[in-house]
Amino acid sequence: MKKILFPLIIIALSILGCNHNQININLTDAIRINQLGYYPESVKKFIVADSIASYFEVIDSEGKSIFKGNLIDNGIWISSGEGASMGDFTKVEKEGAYYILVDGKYRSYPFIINSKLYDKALTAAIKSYYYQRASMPIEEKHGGEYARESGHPDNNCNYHPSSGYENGTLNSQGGWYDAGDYGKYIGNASLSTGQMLLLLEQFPDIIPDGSLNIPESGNDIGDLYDELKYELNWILTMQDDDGGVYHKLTAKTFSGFIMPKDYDLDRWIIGKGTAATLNFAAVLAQASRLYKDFDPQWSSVALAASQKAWNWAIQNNNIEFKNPEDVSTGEYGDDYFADDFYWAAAELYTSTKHEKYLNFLKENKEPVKHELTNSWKFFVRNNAFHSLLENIDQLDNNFSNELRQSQISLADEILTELESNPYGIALNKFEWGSNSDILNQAMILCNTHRITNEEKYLDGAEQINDYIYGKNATGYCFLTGFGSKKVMFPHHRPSGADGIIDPVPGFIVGGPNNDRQDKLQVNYFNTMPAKSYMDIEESYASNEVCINWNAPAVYVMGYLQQKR
Ligand code: G3I
Ligand code: 9MR
Repeated sequence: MKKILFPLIIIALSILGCNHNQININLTDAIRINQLGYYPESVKKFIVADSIASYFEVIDSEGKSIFKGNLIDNGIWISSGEGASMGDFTKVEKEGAYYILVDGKYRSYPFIINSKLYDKALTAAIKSYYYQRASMPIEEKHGGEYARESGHPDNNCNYHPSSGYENGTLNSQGGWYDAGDYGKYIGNASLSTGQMLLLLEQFPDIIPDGSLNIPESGNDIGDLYDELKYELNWILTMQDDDGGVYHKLTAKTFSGFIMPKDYDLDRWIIGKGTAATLNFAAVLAQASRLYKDFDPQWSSVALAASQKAWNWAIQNNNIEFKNPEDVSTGEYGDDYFADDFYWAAAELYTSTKHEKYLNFLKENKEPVKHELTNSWKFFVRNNAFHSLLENIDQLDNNFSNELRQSQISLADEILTELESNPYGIALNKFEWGSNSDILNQAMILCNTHRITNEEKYLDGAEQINDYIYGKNATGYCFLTGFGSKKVMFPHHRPSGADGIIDPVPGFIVGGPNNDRQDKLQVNYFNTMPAKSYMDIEESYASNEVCINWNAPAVYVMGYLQQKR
């Protein structure tokens, strides 16, 4: 393929206040760099797309060129259709503000090298869950300009016949909205909460009390525990008396782009099935051990609910959820339950040490693998592996060795893929929520680093993470409110309806999606897989936000913050 010199829009002309002011220096988004920056010890790589440039410099805040390197031709990336040249300035370790200058003429977005690199982004990514809270207002003292009135009281939700009841209502207040829509879905809620609980299991003090400025700040309990509890308490409301768990709480259709207070659709308790029940069992067992020390009563309620759910699922082990005919909100359909059983058994065993769960795990082995896409469906098995690895002392030698070895092989596969990819990621398939696939791979590498302490896994996780914040084929930083090439129009109802120019901060958007299920409404400028992304509100297939896309971002940033 013919290489073109910087075909992308040249964004601005000259740079003020630098030594290069005699020369015309152009800012270009063809330099794909982590726009947040790098830790001093990180591998620091970036990509220049479609360029015949040969060298680069790192320019400091005084305009001085402090490092010079060659660009390496990584060939054409089949997923983006562009040439990719790579620059590496890992050797630059001094904290400061910088930009990259390519061939003396083209500059990148600014970035920093700093030991507190992700502190703000991590806080914002967690705070996004607070902004997603249903059934309560966001007060100005916590939400600033994003203050809003309460919506979705959800204290009087109708039972849909698919729930097993013909009439009556359920009080199912609270919890987070799933995404850009106002639905609440048990499977996705459990997966996301579970991923963040893992971070707390590994680093209990990571988000101290007061650090998020949420209503519970000041109660002497770390703020992430409080934020997750808001969701866990909603999850608890979704259990039927017999132990089974309803699949979701939504209206029958999606609402328009309105604020929560303006919502006027009836809310329904919909479906009851094996996957929801097992995901409920898993996350509540996990939470029961993590809240035990400071909330023993709640912890035993959670554990009892979890065991009751497990028992129901053993009796009802193949009840698939499908949207009833009159319901068109998110399906989160799941007809494969082995991974859900495994995650529930893993958490129940870890929390109770009851032999029966251990036997279940031994008799129902799950492959240690990472199925791409639909993380809400398949990634739950990795939640199980990560929790078991974290509590490996509870396993016998055979079990623990096998688990460790499989985890390491999986991580090595990811690293091998990463090494052959021009952008240094391990993904070559871009579907709905591809950004979470990327982040989930980084999460696997972090957990492998945790058990091996081998630097290569941490380096790999970081390079994959760089993709999310700008080292990708679109040049966007995919976290709202952050970076230089910002996402401005996520498919997120409050962001679209609140009249504020900037979207609510701290959300990871879905990212490039080669299936483009919204193509009737959205005119994609570029349809290469890794470029099938549009920052417009209509693009629900590439630009929605979702709790299970933020959760691995929270985990990975948290892990890196603790290890760098
Ligand atoms: O995996 C297949 C692939 O093999 C096939 O080639 C392709 C063809 O279209 O489809 C792929 O499956 C898609 C799957 O996502 C994985 O990419 C499905 O078509 C697509 O419908 C499915 O989209 C799901 C979407 O809901 C629609 O149901 C997303 O995974 C899921 O993350 C998303 O979740 C929504 C909730 O329903 C509602 N709340 C917001 C949330 C985020 O958008
Ligand atoms: O807005 C909806 C979004 O929140 C959902 O995640 C998505 C999942 O299918 O669907 C969106 O709604 C779209 C619907 O599915 C198809 N018609 C256009 C709707 C968005 O404008």
